[in-house]
Amino acid sequence: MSECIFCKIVAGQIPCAKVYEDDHVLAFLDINPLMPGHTLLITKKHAETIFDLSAEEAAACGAALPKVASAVFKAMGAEGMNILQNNYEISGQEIFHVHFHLMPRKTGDGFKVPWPAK
Ligand code: IU
Repeated sequence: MSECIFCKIVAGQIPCAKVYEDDHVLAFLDINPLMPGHTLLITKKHAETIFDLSAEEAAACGAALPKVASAVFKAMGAEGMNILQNNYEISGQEIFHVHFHLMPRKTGDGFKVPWPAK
């Protein structure tokens, strides 16, 4: 059995607040959100980083991302959204199972993007 915590969430061994699911991906609320509605979209099949994704899994992420992002954006009444994906420790990756952070943005939320922007 995999020790990967996200694989355990996919397998239903650890509960999650599910936002979306299809044959290839699962989206759920981040357990330690940086803002309300902070959602993670993960592959169901284990891959450590984006460099390890098969073409099929990558395509599934690409198909699901705009759908899930749009739903989260609307549900949260957001004004914008950051989508972030970390690979390897130096980038901030803590969970070595591919995931995309969907972060709905609102004026005054206090979140700072790491490059010159509002
Ligand atoms: P990172 O890109 O690997 O740093 O992001 C990992 C995210 O996984 C981070 O935002 C955690 O709050 C989140 N997370 C989670 O949602 N559920 C968990 O059980 C664990 C981490 I462990």
